[in-house]
Amino acid sequence: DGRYQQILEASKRHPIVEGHVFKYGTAGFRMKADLLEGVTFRVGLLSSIRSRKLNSQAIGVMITASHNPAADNGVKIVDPMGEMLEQEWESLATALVNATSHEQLVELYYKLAEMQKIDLKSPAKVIYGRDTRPSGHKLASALADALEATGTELVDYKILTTPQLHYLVRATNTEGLPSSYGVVSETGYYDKLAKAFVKAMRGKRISGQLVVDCANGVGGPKLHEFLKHLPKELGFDVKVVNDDVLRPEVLNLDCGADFVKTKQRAPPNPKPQTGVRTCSFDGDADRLIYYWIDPQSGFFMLDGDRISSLAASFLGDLVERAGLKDYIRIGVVQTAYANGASTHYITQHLKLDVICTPTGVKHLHHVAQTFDIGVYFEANGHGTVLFSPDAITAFKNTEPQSPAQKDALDTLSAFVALINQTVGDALSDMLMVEVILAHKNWTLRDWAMTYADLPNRLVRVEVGNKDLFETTDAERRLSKPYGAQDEIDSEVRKYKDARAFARASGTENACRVYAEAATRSEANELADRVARIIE
Ligand code: 16G
Ligand code: ZN
Repeated sequence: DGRYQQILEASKRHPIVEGHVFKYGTAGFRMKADLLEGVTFRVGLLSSIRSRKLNSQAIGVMITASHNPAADNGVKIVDPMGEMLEQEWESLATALVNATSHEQLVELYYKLAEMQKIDLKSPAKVIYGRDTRPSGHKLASALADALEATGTELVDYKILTTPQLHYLVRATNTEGLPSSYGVVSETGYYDKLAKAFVKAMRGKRISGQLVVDCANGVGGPKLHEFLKHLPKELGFDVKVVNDDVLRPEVLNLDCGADFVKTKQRAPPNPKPQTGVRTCSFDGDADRLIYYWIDPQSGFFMLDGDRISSLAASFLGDLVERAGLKDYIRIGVVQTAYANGASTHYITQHLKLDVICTPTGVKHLHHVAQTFDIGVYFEANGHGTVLFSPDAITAFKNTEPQSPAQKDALDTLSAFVALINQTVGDALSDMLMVEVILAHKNWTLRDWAMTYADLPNRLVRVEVGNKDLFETTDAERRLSKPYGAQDEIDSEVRKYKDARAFARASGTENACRVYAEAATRSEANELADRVARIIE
């Protein structure tokens, strides 16, 4: 029919670069931007099928390469409630993107629709956004071409943070329902967070200035925008730095959450000031890391594990004060990268369940959904808190017996709105941390004193073929190559309080080795020894 020709012609305008094998990985498709035009077009085809498969609900597409260099870009699909694309569809995306000719692509498009029993005449809707990368515009056009060719309604939100797009997808699909996630606009997002922030503060004051490093990415302009929505009386003193989005080459360059986490130091610019509460977003504002320079001990970082234990401890107390301790199950979800000291603190001190999953937000998110309050963070600062419908109802409908109980219930309800429950959100997570610190009247040093991290080291190891490495037990043990795990075990046994694991990266052709031990030099040594085993 006419559509067939239309899709075929559109595809010819966005050819795929030959000689590459593309794979939908943990972060969707991510690579040098000049390889992505055809990929993005094809992602458009798949997202239209996905929308039709799910009763015409809106599907999201985000164009970003997060903390990667400016020359990279990426594209990923967001499911109707704002979650990552269902895993089974990742392979469909991979298949479509790797079609070898335009004709084969269109055939496959129709074949997928048939396999999924989809009526291609039914309505479809896709909404999309992109970060500040210069290549984003061209990729968005390729996407729009695919959507038009397939008769899909589209909304181009232009420049957004990744979590804003996730918010908009969920808000679009719940509009007018009792489960409405918020007003379907960027302003709606800011309003929701600002209101919830004021409500959660409950008149408490935030002491001192907060410096926010935005990695010279999309978080900069969006944070400026958000701050306009806060009442002046709140007195929230925020200084936004590394917010230059006009020079693309400085994106993620020597700044941002990934820099701070991997280099374990403050960005050199602007010159770090002693004792100032500082945090960093990554390039698409879905990761958050706090730190400060201590006058005595120097740089100190509060990463995803710290944010997770802070949130779990605060929410645990609130639930108790709200009289809901026996009804609300709180759990914390981590990956193998979580510092052993944080796991120990959460299980032994906070007495909460901890579950370990493989790396990648979708795994953590999925497990967090099994709790009434599921706190999940990767050590790299990506994470959020999920509340079950039962929990939300309990916060709203429990009849308080005292002002203190009412206060706790209201604060919990404010947290439900404050925390972006679709995906990790640096802005929303930062507001959550600020609220908790204000309530506890804590400085970053007080927060850091809750437990001492075990010294640890992460190394990247070049390997011929990373696919030879297979893991089990949430990536904590190697099942292949045979014998490798036994060798790792025998190294680990030589050290006190030690733990180490190796896994294939999901985003590059390399392996990663993580080791922790009682002292810094032992952690370094153990990491090197394990690296040598898998080299
Ligand atoms: C992706 C993941 C991130 C994970 C990282 C690990 C999402 C949205 N992002 O960036 O959560 O920490 O991959 O990378 O899931 P690696 O497999 O190369 O170590
Ligand atoms: Zn990111």
